Amino acid sequence: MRIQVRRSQKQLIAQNIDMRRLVAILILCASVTAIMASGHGQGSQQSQAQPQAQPSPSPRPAIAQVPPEEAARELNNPRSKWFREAKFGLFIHWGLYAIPAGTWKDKQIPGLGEWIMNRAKIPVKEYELLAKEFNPVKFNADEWAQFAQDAGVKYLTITSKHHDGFAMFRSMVSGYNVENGTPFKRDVIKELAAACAKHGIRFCVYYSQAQDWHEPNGAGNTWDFGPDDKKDFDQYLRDKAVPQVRELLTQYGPIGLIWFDTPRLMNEARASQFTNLVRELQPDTLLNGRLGGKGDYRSTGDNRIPNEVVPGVWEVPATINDTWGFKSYDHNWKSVEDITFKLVDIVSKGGNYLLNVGPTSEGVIPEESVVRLRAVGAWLKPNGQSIYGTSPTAFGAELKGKDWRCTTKPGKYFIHLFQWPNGTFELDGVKSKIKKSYLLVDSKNKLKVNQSGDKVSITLPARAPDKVDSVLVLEY
Ligand code: FHN
Repeated sequence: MRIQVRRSQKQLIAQNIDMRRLVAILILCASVTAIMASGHGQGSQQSQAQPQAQPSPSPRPAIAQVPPEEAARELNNPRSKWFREAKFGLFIHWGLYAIPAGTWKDKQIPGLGEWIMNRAKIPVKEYELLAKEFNPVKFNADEWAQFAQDAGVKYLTITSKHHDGFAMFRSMVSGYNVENGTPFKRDVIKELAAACAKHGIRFCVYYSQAQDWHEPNGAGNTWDFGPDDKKDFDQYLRDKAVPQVRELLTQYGPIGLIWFDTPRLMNEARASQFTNLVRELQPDTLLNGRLGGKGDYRSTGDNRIPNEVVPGVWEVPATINDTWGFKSYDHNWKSVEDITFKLVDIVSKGGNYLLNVGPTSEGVIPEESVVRLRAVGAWLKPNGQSIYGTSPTAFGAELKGKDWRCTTKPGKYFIHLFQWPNGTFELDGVKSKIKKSYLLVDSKNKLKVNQSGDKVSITLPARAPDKVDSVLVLEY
C-alpha cells in the first residue's frame, strides 16, 4: 500500500492559514448553503423535518467546515482538552418513550422511538399518563457507570429532558419529572452523576432547549398547541428551559458538557441566555454545537461520518441500531466490527464517537448493546493508547478504502489493520526515519523494518493478533 506522508494538522494550520482562509470560507459558504437548502440544518429554524437515525443519501456534507482560525480556536481551547483526548463517549436516550417502545395503541409507529409522541400525535393529556407508569426498578446507576467503564468510554451524555418535555431529574420548575411525577420517585440524573464520578466517567447531560412538546409555548407540539410561530417561546425559555438548565448546573456537581439539540426558534439572543448561565455557574462545562449560538465544538449530522480529516473539535452522534430511544422491535444492531471500525475511522479523521444506547422502561440497557460495547471495550484495553489522546492520520490516501486507518502521537504512527496484509505492510512517502516497529499487543517483539528513502516495508507475522483491528506501531 503506497501513500504520501502529510504534515500535521497543527503545522498546516499554522503555516498555511492565510492561503487556506479564502478556500475555507468558500467551503464554509457552500456547506452552509447546502445544509440550509436541504432544510436539515441543525440550526435551521425553518426545519420541521423529523429526523431519521440513518443518514439520508443526499450529498450534503456530514459537518460544516469552519475557517482554519476557528478550527484552531476550538483545538486550542483549554476547556475542551479532556473532550479532545476522550474520543469515545456513551450517549443514553432514556425517558417515558421507553414504555411504548415504538408501539402506540397496538400500532407500530414508524420513526425514532423517542419521537413517538410527535409521530403518533399523542395529546399531552394522554402521553403524560405514562409518567404514572414509569417505574424502572431495575435501574442501577452503578451498573450503568461500570458498563460505561467496561466499554472504554470516557464520558457519558444522558437525556435529562428530551423533546417530550419530561425531566429525568428532580425539578422545582416543573412537576413533570421523574422524582415528583412517577411511582419511581428517584432522581436518575443524581444517581448517575454520582456513579460516574465514582467510576471516573465524565458526566454530561443532553437537554432539549427548544422543542418541548409538553409545554404550550415550547417548540414542536403543533397538534395540541397550534403553530410554533404563534407561541410565546420566550415565556417557555424563561419559565422552564433556562431555570431547568440552572438546576442541572447546580444540583449534580461538575457537568462535562451540555448537549443541546434541534435549535428551532432559537437565535443568538436566546442562545446567550444558556451560554451566560453555563459560563457563570460552571465555566469548565462545554457547550455542543446545536444550541443555536456558538458552541465549544461541533456535531456532525446524526450517524454522519465525514470522508476526510476535519480540522477542529467535533463529534459524531450515532445510533447502535436505528433508534435512539428504546424500540422493542428494532433489532438492526451494528456489529462489533462495524462499531470498532467507525470508532477508529472517526478518530483518524479528528473526531469523537458518541455511541447511543436506549434503555428499556425497566431500566435495563439492551443486552445486544451491552455485548457489543463490552467487546469494543475489550479491544480498547490493550489498544486504547492508539485511540485516546491521539491526533488524526498523517497520511490520507487510506481513507478511500477500508483496509487500514492511522492515528498518531508525537513520534508514533498507529496503523490499524482491518485487513491483515500477506507478509508485509508497505508505506510510501515516509519522510522520517522509522526507528522501530511492533504490534501494540506484543511490543517486545520488534518487527523487521526496511526503509529505502521514503518507502517503508514492515514484515508481519503470518496471523493477525486481533480479528477486528490489529494495531501496528511505527516509531520515528
Ligand atoms: O430529534 C433528536 C433525536 O431524537 C435525537 O436526540 C438526536 C440525537 O442526535 N438529535 C435530534 C435529531 O438530530
